[in-house]
Amino acid sequence: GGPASLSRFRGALVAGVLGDCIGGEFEGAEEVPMESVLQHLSSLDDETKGTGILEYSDDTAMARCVAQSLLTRTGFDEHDMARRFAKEYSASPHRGYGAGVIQVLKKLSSPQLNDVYQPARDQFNGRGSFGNGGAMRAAPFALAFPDLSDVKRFAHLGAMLTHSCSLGYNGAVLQALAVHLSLQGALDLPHQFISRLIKEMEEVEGDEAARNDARILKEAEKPFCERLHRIRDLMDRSKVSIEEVISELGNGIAALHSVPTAIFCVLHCLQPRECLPESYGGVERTIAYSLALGGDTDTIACMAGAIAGAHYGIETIPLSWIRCCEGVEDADQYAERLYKLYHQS
Ligand code: 8NA
Ligand code: MG
Ligand code: MG
Repeated sequence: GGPASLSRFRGALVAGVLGDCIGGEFEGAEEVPMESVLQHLSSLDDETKGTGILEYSDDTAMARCVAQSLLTRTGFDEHDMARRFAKEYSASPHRGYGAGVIQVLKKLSSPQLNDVYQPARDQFNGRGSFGNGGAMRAAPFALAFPDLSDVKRFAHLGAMLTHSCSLGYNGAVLQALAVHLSLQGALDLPHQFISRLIKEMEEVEGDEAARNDARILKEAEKPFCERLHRIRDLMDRSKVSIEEVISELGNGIAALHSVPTAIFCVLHCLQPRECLPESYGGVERTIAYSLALGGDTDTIACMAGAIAGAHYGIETIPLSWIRCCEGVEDADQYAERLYKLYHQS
């Protein structure tokens, strides 16, 4: 489809859920041979194997809250979104939430709470979380607002409900920007895509709070920009090993060690790769490659899936994958409704 087509909206939210559900198999594994990934993926095609339904985790649980809140309130309402996070957590606490964020979600359910951003600020001795929990649920922001400055602003605020460290919330801003640009067809020109992201993040990370957090955590002056430059270097290389990707970009639960990684997975899989079956389309390649990095596989595949799905569209996603993942029908419906919201504003 053309820029901002319905197919791209559906692709983004559906492939995000697939990445989470399918990636759960390898979450936390240090090394994942591509052979194991391909075996896992082909078991999804084989209906006689009866893999059963693969459940979604915190990534999708929270993204659903974001989508529902943006749709119900026809825009960003921090109180409504916070309430939904808290309610979802208390209804299904066993979705694999990060160890720290659980405290925030419990506090957010208190009716006496006035400032919904306060529990997140209290995390980690007042430094706030730099986990990827804000970024993993950022895609719906890109689908709700056609204006880039709104995407940045609301992805930031939405992440701040649980992640008050700039290395956490700026990961969410970067992820939302990547989905937003992909939705416009920007991945047709990969080098311009990465340059656009660098230009936007230069501004985002120029902010005083971001500079301060980076200094305290002994990171580069503009940590996400630095990683985006590393991605550009890796893109220009003819051969890149999995080990190099992990050592240059990471595969962990910090937003800094996973959002740039997810973006790289998408870029690397824009063309067919020797290590992947020729029959695979782009979304399949991207998710398979993300899993082979190991580490926080569900979240990296979820984020990469959303960016890739916005590029390739829903038609490229195999039905056999869709059928075995929990929550795909809902994601598809949210995508359709967000598409209407985006185009009416
Ligand atoms: P979070 O806010 O609890 O952060 C995740 C973890 O990062 C924390 O538990 C800490 O260990 C560490 N952390 C974050 N900020 C700081 C800080 N300022 N100082 C010291 N340590 C810090 O949770 P989240 O919502 O960001 O969760 C992110 C990931 O955790 C997601 O991938 C999610 O799926 C989940 N998860 C991951 C694994 C895994 O093995 N990769 C396992 C279970 C859950
Ligand atoms: Mg998860
Ligand atoms: Mg995870």
